[in-house]
Amino acid sequence: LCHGCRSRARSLSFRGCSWSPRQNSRRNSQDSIQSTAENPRILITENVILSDIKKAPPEVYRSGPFVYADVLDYKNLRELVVNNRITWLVHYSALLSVVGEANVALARKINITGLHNVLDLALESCLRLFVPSTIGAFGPSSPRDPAPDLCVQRPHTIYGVSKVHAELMGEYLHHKYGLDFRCLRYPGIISANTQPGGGTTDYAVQIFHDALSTGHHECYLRADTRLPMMHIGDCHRATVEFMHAPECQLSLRTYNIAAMSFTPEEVSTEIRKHLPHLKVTYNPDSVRQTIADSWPVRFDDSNAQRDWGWKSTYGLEELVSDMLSTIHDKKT
Ligand code: AKB
Repeated sequence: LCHGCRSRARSLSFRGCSWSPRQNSRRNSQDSIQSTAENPRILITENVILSDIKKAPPEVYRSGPFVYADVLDYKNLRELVVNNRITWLVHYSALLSVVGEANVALARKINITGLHNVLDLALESCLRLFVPSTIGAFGPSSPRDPAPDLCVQRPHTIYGVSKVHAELMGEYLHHKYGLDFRCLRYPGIISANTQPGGGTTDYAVQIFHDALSTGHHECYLRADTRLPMMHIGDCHRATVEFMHAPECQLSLRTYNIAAMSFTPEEVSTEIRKHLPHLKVTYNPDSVRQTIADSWPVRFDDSNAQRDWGWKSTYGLEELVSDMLSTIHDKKT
């Protein structure tokens, strides 16, 4: 189906102001994949069009093209793909686990109807399509320590159900029509540049902001709740490397990726090595605790390591020092 459509790469990222090419702000008018001396795999900024339905911060507009795109508006999406000769599509739009439970109808619309629009468009326009999945695609009956790529998946959240649906739809269209669908199951992603956005793993971002402002964090999970986590740098790199991987190397279309697993108590202890006065109190919230207790505590990512060479670079120590210094530098 898609032969001959991949010689040039221009990618469109829906609600995904997160591609690493922004680190390289040099403008380039060519529309082929470009490389830099420092990182041969980084796409030149000009070739990545970021999008959202909301205005982005000024630095996003400065870093390259940014457009309005609504995943529920098929015509709008098609126009963007046609007018910009898009070849890769990175689809991040989704309501996360906690907000999804608070608004199931909206989660169904964005996470499922939005996905169908994107799948149809990718098929119609021969796009390489990336859709992230999550630890939330597993449920209480899944093996939790570690969770393998292929096992029982019966999530108890609409977010998880929509992500299992995305994995299965993408794989079905790959097998039936040759769609170049690629999906990574992300752990909780930790970034100093993005505010927590309605997820169960949000405490692991908020705790750094609280540590540097008030010195007190009230955690909505129990102290011993272990979840898989990843620094945003590793998440970006995994996504770019996976998108570049030759199809013949992929034995799966949906892979777990892992970096570290920690509890609130463990991350607090690591932060206290830098900020000894951090106080953490625990006030578990039943919705978020129940969700966290149904998710894997560790991911088995051996298939990603074997097939396309995945390897994380940030452990807990590196994550904590990077988060504290980045948030500190942004404040001053
Ligand atoms: C959430 O907590 O809902 C997300 C996720 C793990 O997918 N961060």
